[in-house]
Amino acid sequence: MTGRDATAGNAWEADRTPPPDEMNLPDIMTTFSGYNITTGTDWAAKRRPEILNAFQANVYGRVPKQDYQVKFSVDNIDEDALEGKAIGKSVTVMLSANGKSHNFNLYLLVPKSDKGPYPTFLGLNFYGNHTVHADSDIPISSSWTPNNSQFCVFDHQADEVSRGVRAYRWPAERIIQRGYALAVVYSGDIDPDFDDGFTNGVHALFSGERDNQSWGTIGAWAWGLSRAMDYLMQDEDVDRNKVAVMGHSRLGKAALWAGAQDERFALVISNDSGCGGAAISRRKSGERLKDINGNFPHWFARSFRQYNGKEETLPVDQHMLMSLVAPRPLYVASAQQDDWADPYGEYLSLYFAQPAYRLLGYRTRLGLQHPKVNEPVSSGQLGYHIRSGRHDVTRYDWERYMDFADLHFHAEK
Ligand code: GTR
Repeated sequence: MTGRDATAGNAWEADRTPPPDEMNLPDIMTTFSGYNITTGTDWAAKRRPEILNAFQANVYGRVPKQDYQVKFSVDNIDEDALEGKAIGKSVTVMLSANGKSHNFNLYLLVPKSDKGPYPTFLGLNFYGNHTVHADSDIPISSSWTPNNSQFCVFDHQADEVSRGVRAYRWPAERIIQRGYALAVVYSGDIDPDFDDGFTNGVHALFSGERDNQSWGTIGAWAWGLSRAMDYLMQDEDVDRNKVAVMGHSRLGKAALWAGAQDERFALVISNDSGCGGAAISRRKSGERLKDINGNFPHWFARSFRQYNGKEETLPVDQHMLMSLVAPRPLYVASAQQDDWADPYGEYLSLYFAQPAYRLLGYRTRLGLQHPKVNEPVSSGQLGYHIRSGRHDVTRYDWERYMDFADLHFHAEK
């Protein structure tokens, strides 16, 4: 039986994308100069650094190599957050470089019990920390916010009306109940999501000419996640060895890139991250490089555009981004109605990252077949589900992330 027959009815039959064995994916275990990687030492010394470098050069861009400082100020502690179930901390992360400064707010909710320090989920949001929960202690950002008539955000400034409007995406009470802390940061506080010529957000801290490999907004968000992690590392309520970075869609791309670069993140979660995130570019299914680079010219390095319509010439593909997370636990989630994010392509990047996990001593046994809808799979360090419904973050997604984190963090339920 051929590969196709064996998997009849699978995604590549329906959408006529190349079958996995014909995608010509770059081999994770062969260096760009043709050397075969067979040991964990060679992986760490040779292959991982060159894959990281190739993603900087060709996809997300490089963070300027300039000195910067990070300081923190805990501005407010709410001892009775979430109706007394949690402690809420409002923290300003203060960044400075080249005589300039930029701040962002991190809001941290920790269970109110004596069982800390707690494993923690860290995630960026789209409209401000105050949208994550109706709690009135969460500050409203004065940063540029996307207009949204449903949330009554006009003139790019959020106000009280949008407090709690995205609470369904962040089940804070349940996260606390399951023994986790939750840290949120507004993505626009790190870098506003529009093509501003890289003069605002954290880009503005750094001086010098930009080139084809300069960082874009996803690179800035990922860098900001690491600065948020700098804070979490020294908060005594946070278990610094159990911080999971999580993100949805464009912020899922940023979570993956942050988790790939910064090995302090102990677990990485991609929710519907799609093109430039978990999905394999060579599948050419759903959103293509020409779409994403055309619609969001500020997200990636300029060099990424040379692969528009020429996905097969990319020196990397997204399974290699996943391999950078190895051997840490990695969870990818898709949604059934989210063809734009190419659910099967998101799964395949996990599948094709397995050699890295295996080389580093972890057994994983994910098969080529796309798991069934609403039937999560987890094998060794890797987890995946495709749930019914649309491009979104739901309670179902969060329950699976916490199940997976329970497995790896042994948290109390
Ligand atoms: C879309 C974009 C996707 C995804 C999504 C989102 O418009 O094409 O890559 O990032 O936005 O962030 O919701």
